[in-house]
Formats: sequence, C-alpha cells, structure tokens
Amino acid sequence: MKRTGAEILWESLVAEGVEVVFGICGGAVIHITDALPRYPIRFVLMRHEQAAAHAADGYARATGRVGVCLATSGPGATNLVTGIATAYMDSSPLLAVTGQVPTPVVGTDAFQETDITGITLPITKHNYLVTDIFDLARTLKEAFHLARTGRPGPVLVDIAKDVQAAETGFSYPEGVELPGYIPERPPPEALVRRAAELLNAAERPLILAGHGVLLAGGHAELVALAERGKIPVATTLLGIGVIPGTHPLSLGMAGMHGTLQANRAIQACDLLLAVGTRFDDRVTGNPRTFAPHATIVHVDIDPAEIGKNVAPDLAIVGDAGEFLRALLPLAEPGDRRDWLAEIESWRRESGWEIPLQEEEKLLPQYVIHEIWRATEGKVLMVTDVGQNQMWEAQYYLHELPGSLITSGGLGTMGFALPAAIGAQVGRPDTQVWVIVGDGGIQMTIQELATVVQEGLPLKIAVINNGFLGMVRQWQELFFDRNYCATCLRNPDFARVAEAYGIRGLRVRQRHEVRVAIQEALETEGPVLIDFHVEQEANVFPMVAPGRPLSEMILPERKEAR
Ligand SMILES: Cc1ncc(C[n+]2csc(CCOP(=O)(O)OP(=O)(O)O)c2C)c(N)n1
Repeated sequence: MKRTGAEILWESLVAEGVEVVFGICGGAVIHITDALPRYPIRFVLMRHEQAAAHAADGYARATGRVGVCLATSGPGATNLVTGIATAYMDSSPLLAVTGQVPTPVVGTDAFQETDITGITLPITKHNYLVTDIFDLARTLKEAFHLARTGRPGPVLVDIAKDVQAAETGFSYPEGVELPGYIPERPPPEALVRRAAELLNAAERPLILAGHGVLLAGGHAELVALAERGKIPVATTLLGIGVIPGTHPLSLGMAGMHGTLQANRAIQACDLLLAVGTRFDDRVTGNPRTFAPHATIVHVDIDPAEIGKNVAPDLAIVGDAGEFLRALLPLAEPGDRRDWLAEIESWRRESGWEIPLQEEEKLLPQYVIHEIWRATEGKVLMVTDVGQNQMWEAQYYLHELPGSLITSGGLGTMGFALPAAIGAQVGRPDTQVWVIVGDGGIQMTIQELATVVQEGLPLKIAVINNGFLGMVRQWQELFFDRNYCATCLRNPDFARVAEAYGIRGLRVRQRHEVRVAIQEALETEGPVLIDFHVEQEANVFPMVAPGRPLSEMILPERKEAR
C-alpha cells in the first residue's frame, strides 16, 4: 500500500505510541494536518509555537515519553527555538517536526524558508532535513531512538513540503543502525566497588542528586542508600523529589538559593557522591571553592559532563539508576550521628521559617507553603522562572518523585503555563498547579485559551509582586536599588482569566490565602488566583553569583560563614 509522506509521518508516530501532538498549522505542514483526522492522535492546538514546544516538553517530563510538537516552516519553526533550547538544557526527550519549503526551492529564500536545521544544530541532540520520501520512516525511527535513549534530548525533523505530498510504499523499520551512537554502557563494576569503599569509609558523606536520578528511575534506590548509610541528601533544582522533602535526611536544594544546611554540608563533607547532575554554576557557586574538603565521586550518563565544571576524584559514566542499583548492596549500614547532628544545627539556624511567621504582610513564601499544606506536597507543580520558582523550590516540600517540572538550565520565563498544559494532557488524573510570576505569565498568557479549549483543570497561582522580581532583587542587592526596567504595570489577571473563560480569584491579604486555595481545589475546572504579594520580598538564602557557597546571605541579611 502506498502512503504519502504526511501519512508516513502519522503512521510512524502511531507506531511509536504517540497519542498527542502539540502544534500550530501552516502552509508548509498543510498536507500533514490534512491527513491527521485519519489517525488516532489528539492534536492540541496551541496559540504560539514556543508554547507548543514547552507543552511537548512538559508532556515528556510528566510522562517519561517523547513529547511531539509540530510547526510550519519559517516563523513557525523559529518560534520553536526557545522551547527546543529549554528541552535541550534539561535533557527532555522531544521530537520537533517542522515543515520545510519544497525541495526545488530550498536555498532560494522562498516564502517562509528558514534554515531550521542550521539554527537548531547547537540546541538539538540531532536534527534532520528530509528531502527524499524514502528517508522519512527511517529518519523518524532514528529520531525517536535518539530522543529517548542515553541522555534524553530534543531531535528536530524538518520535512520538505513535496516530500509530505509524495508517495511510496511504507513499512516502519524495526530497529536503527547508528554505529557511532552508543547511548549507555553499564557502570564499570570496579569503579562502583571503589565508590562503595569511599562511601563506607567516609565520616561526613553527602549525596548530591540531580535530574539524572529521576530520569533513570533511581529514586527508590537512592533513598534506600541514604537510609542505610545515614547519608544526607541535597538535590539540584531538577533533582527535587528524589527524596521526600519532609524526609529527615533531605537537606533540600543546594546552590545559589539552596538551603543553609545543603550548602554548608557541601562545604564540610569529606565525600560528595554526585549522581545525575552536571555541576551547573547555579549549584556550585565558584567552582574553585566548591566542596573543598571532599573526595568527589561523579556519576553521569554523559561523558561530556565529566570534569566539565568540577574535576572529580572518581568518575563513573553510566545510567544513574543502574549505578545506584549496583552500589546499594555494597553500601554498609552507617551511623553518622555527629555529622547529622551538625546538619540539624544548621537547619535550625537557617531562618527558613521566618517568612512563614510574618503576620502583617502577604509574603510569597507563605502562599507557596499554604499551597503545600492544602495539597499535602503531593500534586504536580509546574513552575516558571524567577523568585516564584525559587520560593516554590524552598517552601513546597515535594513528597513524590517527578512532581516538579521547571526550566532549570535555560531558565525560560513563560515556560510554566504551556508546560503545565502538556503535563495535564499527559496526566489527566493528576492535579497540576502552575506557579508563575506576573512577568512570566505575560510571556505565554495567550495559552489560557488552550487551557479552555482543551478543558484542562489547571490551578494557576500568579505570584504578583509588580516587578520582574528576581532581577529587582539583584538590583536591590548589587546595583544600589536602581530599579531600572523591572517595574510592571499589570492588567487585572483575574479579569483576564475570566475573559478567557477561566475562574479568576484575587487575594490581597494573608487571611484570604487559605480560602482562595480551598476554592480553587473545590472548583472542577481551571482557576487562576492572582496573589498580590509583598512587592520587595527577597529569596534567601542567596549566594551572590561567582561567590563560594559558604557566603550565604540569609534572611535579615546576616552573613553566614
Ligand atoms: C525569557 C526570559 N527573559 C528574561 C529572563 C531574565 N529574568 C530572569 S528572572 C526575571 C524576572 C521574572 O519576573 P516574574 O516573572 O515577575 O517573576 P518573579 O521573579 O517576580 O517571581 C527575568 C526578567 C528570563 N529568565 N527569561
């Protein structure tokens, strides 16, 4: 049976188990959308291609499956770029399908022609331009394989319009032949044994767990390891959830806005077991002063990450889950009473509870913590970028692995709302909350229309401080309060929500917080709550960029050393 290129695309997606595609139509993908109704795939029509990429990314992060987005050539394709880069930085498996102008006019500056494979070369794991229908099925098979294996990431397939309309016989390949691509090798036994020896001998060991542990499904082994050896666990932003936030061995997030106890433990430990993390500068502060007393064991699936930012004493290339499963039986029970007692004293010193005790002002930390209380730390949180993101990481204690979706590496404002759309589509039975600033929501606010059109019951909390808050905080602390280009004059977000057909609530005082959250929980459909919080609240602790983790600015601006 002959198939058109457009049909081959959809049949390949069906063969890969794809159930949903996020996108926007256009002239260079019109054959593709024309063929769509014949296939059992849900098309979520977004309002901007950036949002389509974020939605596919959010879907991928929420389900562990490859998220798929579709855009037309030229501006459709270039609008995907921020979303693709976001997925790339956070190792999210994405397939971006774009239409390209017909093969005969490629390279002529044809209408809506852009070299999207050239543009996305540095932000994709791999990309393809398909100019021959005979290559299409094999290319798609490879694209899925590349996106989901090893260190996951985005792959882009650009399909010329004439290829979409051409016809050929179709059979979907069973496997791939990519001789140079070896996505993972088992962690070498001798090195795992060495890691166990170091861990067993350490007096002040610390685990630093990153996104790789979650991607590899290694969280249960990680918690078991921590419990057996009484080893405290700090996480990266994307590693949040590997251990329940209320677990006594959980120190919370490390780094620029990490907890006092996590950062002090990094600076004081004698062994740092860093698993599935790439030592981002937001985690290490000044890398030369990072973990100065520690023997560092670094486990990562991507050999390019080893020694890139921090030089390890022992490097193990491999899947974090496989590594932890191999390590667990070799780990000896431990009793690190003195070390844990010291950490507890730092926890008490941290001042974490100070913002929760404020009774007059409506502080953002309180809002987040009340959402935590009302949802028992168990819902899927999708956060944007800035102060709101950091407060969520500090004051929402995640009980479940994989319950935080956020843009860590690229720090993309506008990510949360569309990513939450993807997450909710992928997990319809999970309650999904969006935490977003008044700046960030306006970067993709048009997607409120998608929320309504798709009937998604998102709970959206706008942490509205009237500023591009995180930048304002830097201006306050490091630029003499020169609030240039950070003050926002906002619309009434509750009324904007209502205009889209979403229930809009407004909260200005502390005593209204619980009531509004309860109302949101009791509302079946989507709700947006506009929380008018204290305008100049800051995120503490803070390590100034490039400074050592030991130099934390604490609430009330005490210098802690
Ligand atoms: C797309 C994009 N543009 C600019 C920035 C730089 N930036 C980082 S945080 C921030 C302020 C965010 O303000 P808002 O969304 O109101 O959140 P808040 O920090 O107040 O919680 C800005 C402008 C960014 N991260 N992403």
